Amino acid sequence: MEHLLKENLDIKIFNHLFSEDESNYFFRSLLNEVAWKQETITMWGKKRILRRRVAWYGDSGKNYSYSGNLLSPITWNENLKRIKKKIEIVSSIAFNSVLLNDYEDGNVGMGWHSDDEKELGKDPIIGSVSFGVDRDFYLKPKIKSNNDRVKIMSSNGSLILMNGSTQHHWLHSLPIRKNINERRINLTFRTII
Ligand SMILES: O=C(O)CCC(=O)C(=O)O
Repeated sequence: MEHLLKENLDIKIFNHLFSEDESNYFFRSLLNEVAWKQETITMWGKKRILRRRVAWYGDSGKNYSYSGNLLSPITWNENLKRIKKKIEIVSSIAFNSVLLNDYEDGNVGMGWHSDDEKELGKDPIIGSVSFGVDRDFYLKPKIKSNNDRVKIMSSNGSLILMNGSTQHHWLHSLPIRKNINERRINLTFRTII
């Protein structure tokens, strides 16, 4: 485990938390059994369909609203329960929901944002698990005058645990990488209060 500590940033990285066999199994299973939906955003009153596919699973009643969408959770399936159990053991956190993102290839990414919606409480802990192709993941401070950047390799079977006040002070993103042709599935486990 690697522990990154900076001002208002606290991240633990568990590379190969899931073995290669387990990761490949979860990658294929999630691709086939998750109820994926094409992501939409509303900009200037107009709905746009994005290439990224998403799904929201969790305990009943743990609704999540972001970018003008209200997501009601689908009940945990067996594989999601197994993944959740493993990251709960290493993090000692009880998660009650997960947002899944499917990036078909490097043309699909996610812009700068933080997971700081009010449903997540003051200092939310986010457990980010990835299966599939390795992608580079970045963080930068919310304060524009601070040019600090953190680069983390989000690799097959890894867990990136974002702790403390990280979401309060830092933004994160998954840049587009046109030379990557393979798929990646990411799961951000959250605790909705
Ligand atoms: O795919 C990733 O690593 C980023 C996911 C993310 O930022 C999110 O779900 O909020």
